[in-house]
Amino acid sequence: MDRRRLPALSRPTWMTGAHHGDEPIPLAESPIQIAPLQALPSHAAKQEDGANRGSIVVRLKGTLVHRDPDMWAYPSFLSDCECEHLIRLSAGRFLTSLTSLGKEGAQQQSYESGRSVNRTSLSARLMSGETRTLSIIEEKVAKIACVPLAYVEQLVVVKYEPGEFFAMHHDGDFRPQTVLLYLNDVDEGGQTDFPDLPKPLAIKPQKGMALVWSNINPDGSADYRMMHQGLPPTSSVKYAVNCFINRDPIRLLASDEQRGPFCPFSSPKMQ
Ligand SMILES: O=C(O)CCC(=O)C(=O)O
Repeated sequence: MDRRRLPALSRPTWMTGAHHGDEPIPLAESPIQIAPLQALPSHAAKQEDGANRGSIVVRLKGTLVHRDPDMWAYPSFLSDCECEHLIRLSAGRFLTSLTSLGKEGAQQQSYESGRSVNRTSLSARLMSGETRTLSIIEEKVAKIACVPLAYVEQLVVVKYEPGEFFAMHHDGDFRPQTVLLYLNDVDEGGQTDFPDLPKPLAIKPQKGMALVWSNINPDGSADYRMMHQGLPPTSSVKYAVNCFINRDPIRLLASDEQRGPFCPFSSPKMQ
């Protein structure tokens, strides 16, 4: 899938902050074939004839919101029904969000982790393929990240009550990409803030939108321009979903126990 080829779109309303560049923002339309027909809800897609018979093709429109490093947004990535499904699925399963205290072991897939003053949100980790709808969402995540499904870590729903936040951090060089999904609109605050980008950018949560970015440089080292923070919503709850793309096919390698608790990497800049 080549996200770069398609024509320009005016600046989207959910982009705030100091991204005042004047370049046109390209619009990409990405046909993605995601699953056998019977696995998909009818609202999610349309059936195609010919070579695609029996499969579903979903057309997603993406927008390049930052160039070098590239960050893409897909405003209609999830349907309302999928957003509500994920919120329902996570209900009653939230635990205090943890942050990494350091990497453990050669695989760098398990971590010593703990509560931190840098993070006051709650997290609910979903089991891979736990429901049919979740399977479809995981497949769509793999498609927009351009990786096989095996590289998609278990999805984690994060919930912020008003005033809760996740301070500046990096998602880790072992996670070449992050796909962040927003499950609801937020009245005020709650942006995902990228202050270290060449053109600093804060993304306002928008129900159903996916943000996609790379966490690494071409040599595989961490790209610290992608440091970001979840700002506190001021008056309403915010729900989002972390979909981390691991550098290893973790979905095949590890059992749920081996994967350990949800735990993003704390960068050296995070005190
Ligand atoms: O909530 C957000 O906007 C950002 C979440 C995040 O960065 C994370 O959970 O790693």
